[in-house]
Amino acid sequence: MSETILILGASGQIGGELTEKLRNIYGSNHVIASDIRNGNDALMNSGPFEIIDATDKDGILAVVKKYKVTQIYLLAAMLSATGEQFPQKAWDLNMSSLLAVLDIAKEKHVHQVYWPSSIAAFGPTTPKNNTPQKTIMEPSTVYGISKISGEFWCNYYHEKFGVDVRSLRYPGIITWKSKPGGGTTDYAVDIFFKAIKEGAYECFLGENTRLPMMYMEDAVNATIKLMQADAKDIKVRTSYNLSAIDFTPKELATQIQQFLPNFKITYKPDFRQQIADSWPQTIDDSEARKDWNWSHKFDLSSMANDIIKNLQAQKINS
Ligand code: AKB
Repeated sequence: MSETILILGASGQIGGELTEKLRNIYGSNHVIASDIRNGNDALMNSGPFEIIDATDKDGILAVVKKYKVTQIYLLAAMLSATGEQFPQKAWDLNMSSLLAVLDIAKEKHVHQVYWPSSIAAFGPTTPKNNTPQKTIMEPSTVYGISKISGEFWCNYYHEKFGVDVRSLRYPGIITWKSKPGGGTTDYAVDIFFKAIKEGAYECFLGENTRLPMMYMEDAVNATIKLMQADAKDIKVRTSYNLSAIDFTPKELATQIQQFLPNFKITYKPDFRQQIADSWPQTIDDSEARKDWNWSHKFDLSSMANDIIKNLQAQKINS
């Protein structure tokens, strides 16, 4: 079936790269990027773009009708660290946008929805290692509360109204194409920019803080693979655990030193340490691997190599 896709939150970290990949697959005119603000030139110039407030159901619906949209990917969200600074705003944005999109699907304006959950849906009482798909989930951040609530809204709309909504619990996502935006795992992106530019980085998490992570290319591929899977293979309608790699800031710094031997790291943990400490260290994603054949491509070394190579080329060309 040919699809026309609307991306809400396309100017964000994941939204931008997801839009690029979807435009390659479905054709530029079939992927409508949108955000509350303009995106970078690559996003704005590679296909249709609309300004949309993701909490405004009527605004979303008008664009859905204008382009005859068949699928919505909802990427607009306030992440964990910013969410702790603006709890009410985080809740309002994260929940109203999801409910607006689920309602649009319930009313049959679109036939499929993607919405990301996160490892933030877990909490301090969750088993930390090889965290199972089904386990104790008592999140301690507003972002995490919005994610666990959202997961159950997705499941509810699927069970009650037959909405084909699909979701992944993203780990920290790492890319060199854009700067991080308000998350606790952002250090793992920031560190590469600083390593290339300044040769040194002060990390806001302690050296031994292990977290689940993933390279952007794997995250984008997982998202599209999940959306393209046969509906009968989707057994989890809350959100699938998803995993690739895990490391501590110290291990990441050691990896970067393989390519940049003079790189120096120092540690000054701030309020984000407590958030990181409440999350799992490693994730069991065997259900995603079994149900729709997910597998990741990048390990820590191939990811670091790819990022450093690209950032160095960008520096030479700028
Ligand atoms: C964050 O750190 O808030 C996000 C996430 C793990 O969902 N990157």
